[in-house]
Amino acid sequence: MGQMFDAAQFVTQIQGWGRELGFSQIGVAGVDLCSAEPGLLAWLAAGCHGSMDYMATHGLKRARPVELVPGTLSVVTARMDYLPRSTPPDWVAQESARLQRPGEAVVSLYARGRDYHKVLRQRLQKLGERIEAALVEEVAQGRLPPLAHRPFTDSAPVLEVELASRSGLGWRGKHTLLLHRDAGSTFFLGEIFLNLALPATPPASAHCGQCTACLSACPTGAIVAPYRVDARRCISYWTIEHAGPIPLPWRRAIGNRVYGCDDCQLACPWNKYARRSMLPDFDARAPLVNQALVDVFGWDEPTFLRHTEGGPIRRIGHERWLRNVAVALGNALAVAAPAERRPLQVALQARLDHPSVLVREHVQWALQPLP
Ligand code: B12
Ligand code: SF4
Ligand code: SF4
Repeated sequence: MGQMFDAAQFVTQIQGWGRELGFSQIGVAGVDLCSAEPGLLAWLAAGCHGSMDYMATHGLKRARPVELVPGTLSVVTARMDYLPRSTPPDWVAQESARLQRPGEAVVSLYARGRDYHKVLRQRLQKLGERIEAALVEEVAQGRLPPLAHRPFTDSAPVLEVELASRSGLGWRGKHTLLLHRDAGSTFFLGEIFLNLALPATPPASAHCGQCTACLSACPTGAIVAPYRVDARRCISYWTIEHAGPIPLPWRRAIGNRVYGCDDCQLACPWNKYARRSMLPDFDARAPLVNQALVDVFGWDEPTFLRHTEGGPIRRIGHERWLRNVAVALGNALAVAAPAERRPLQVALQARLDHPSVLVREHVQWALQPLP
């Protein structure tokens, strides 16, 4: 570090370290998110968060970084591409084809490898430590206070898409996710709250134009208006976040999606530019792709825990996994030719006496003859 602390040059240095640590892009956002508050409040007031009580509990703290971590002066924002390294060029067509094979269990793309919370958090922590180390001299000379840095990734009440879009990591698509011209939307977001004032990086321009492909593609109409997702209609919410029974009106639309949903992203023309991850962490694990529903429904709890170790699916637990797969099996049964029904029925019948009421009810639904 030179005589005078050059904040703009320091941001360039942080961006270089970020790339070394496997991030695809690093930006800097300020802490004033007040223009996002009305949207957040309207979303909560309409009940769009469903049973995700933590969203309402934290209220405006989510839009106020300084209330979450007192002393925060700027936020380093980061995005990390997650497509597995071996993703083929025609991946969109291949993923869409999976959805046409009712007997296959489809896990959404982001969840096939290591849990991103762990991957991003560790690397954000390292980036924070690197920033801290680079400032040791400034702090020793009394020109800066000791650095405080806190990493977040989906781990706390932070408006991540908002921070990322303000700092130029992309623009918010009509499906509400962040998009980048050179990377589509297949990346995770994370950030580091700092008690250091850094110049914000400028926002990127938006390029959705007149397109509405994601709205039309959503199987449940969850993108109720551009830039507005009602979680209570979203397959990702029902299969991942929601703990109880999946309401009847959504079960058919879930199809064979057993964990999360990628349809709005598969429809997006910008995802032809989606990037593979630089890291092996997000490589797809064999038991989570190209698997038959009957096979993953047969997993007992130890097998489920083994196959999902270190991955995000583990968080939902074996019971919710069986709930989701039972719904998908019911949907497969509903469209199966008579000769193909038997193995699906046998798999479901084997769980009719499962100790969980939740599992039993979904199995019974799945076995019901169609009206
Ligand atoms: C809650 C949550 C969900 C919920 C709700 C999603 C949503 N769109 O709100 C559910 C479970 C449905 C979900 C699903 C998914 N999620 Co999610 N999710 C989150 C989480 C934890 C918070 C998002 C949030 O704050 N939502 C609340 C609303 C208020 O926020 P918003 O949509 O951004 O709303 C703004 C505007 O749209 C507008 N607005 C919204 N409603 C209204 C209403 C009115 C009247 C007005 C005027 C304005 C307005 O104002 C708001 C403030 O600016 C973030 C991580 C984080 N901490 O930020 C990840 C996050 C957004 N999810 C992520 C991912 C990957 C997904 C899935 C793709 C996973 C999957 N494959 O199944 C799907 C995609 C579904 C979709 N199209 O959004 C990534 C997205 C990465 C990216 N490229 O953007 C994030 C950032 C996690 C991460 N760290 O990487 N998710
Ligand atoms: S994740 Fe699926 S259900 Fe949710 S908004 Fe996107 S397309 Fe709709
Ligand atoms: S599908 Fe079209 S409208 Fe939706 S996010 Fe992509 S470009 Fe925007």
